[in-house]
Amino acid sequence: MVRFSLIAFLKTILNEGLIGAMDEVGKKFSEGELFVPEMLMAAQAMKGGLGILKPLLAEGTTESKGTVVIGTVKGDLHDIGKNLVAMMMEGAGFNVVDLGVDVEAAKFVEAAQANKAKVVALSALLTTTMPAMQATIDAIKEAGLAVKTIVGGAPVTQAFADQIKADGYSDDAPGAVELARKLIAA
Ligand code: B1M
Repeated sequence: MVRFSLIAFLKTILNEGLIGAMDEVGKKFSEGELFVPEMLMAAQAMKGGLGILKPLLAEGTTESKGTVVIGTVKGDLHDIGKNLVAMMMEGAGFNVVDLGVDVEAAKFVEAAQANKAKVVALSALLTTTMPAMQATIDAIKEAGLAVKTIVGGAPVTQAFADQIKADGYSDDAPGAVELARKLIAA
């Protein structure tokens, strides 16, 4: 019961406090009211906030549910959503190998092999870097890895995920965790 209300409280902080504020920053950037330095400052503040939430979300999980290799695809430097997915995966009991940002397809393949990953999770925030998701999934399939691929990020849709033959798509971090659970169980 106590754990349930803590999680509900953390969700409110995340969705209404951190993510809500970041959406506002994005809107103001589009309208020419904020610029890249302000987006960077907002990103730093968001990282600080996530750092505080992370240990609370991870509390009480013991047994590993398998390894998830995660990263933001080649050409893309956005990592807040990816970090959020990684944090929630850890909180749900997955072992997470985070490759960071601007990650080449070959690096995902290498890491998935080396860590015997069950899931490779790709994030992209730019329409221009969405094709790098396709390249990564193609490379994973060419390498013949028995790993599930999931994709997400603001411009990514279910239709795009289907088009590039990803195993799954989620529009948010909790959904990505659910997806990973289902794909591993299937
Ligand atoms: Co960037 N940027 N940015 N930026 N930036 C966006 C994405 C943009 C929409 C802003 C805008 O125009 N309104 C726009 C993209 C337009 C487009 O392509 N359609 C944009 C642009 C244009 C750019 C630059 C090109 C700007 C420039 O230099 N002129 C440049 C590109 C650099 C590059 O990557 N090569 C750039 C740079 C930056 C900063 C470095 C300054 C900074 C990033 C800092 C960092 O990440 N460390 C930044 C920021 C902060 C943003 C906004 C404001 C916020 C992004 C964010 O962190 N949101 C963003 C506008 C916006 O999104 N409102 C914007 C909060 C985060 C929690 O949400 O990442 O969407 P998000 O994650 C969500 C879901 O998408 C999902 O889960 C999360 C919620 O639970 N999700 C997944 C994400 N990954 C997932 C993976 C999954 C499943 C779900 O499974 C694997």
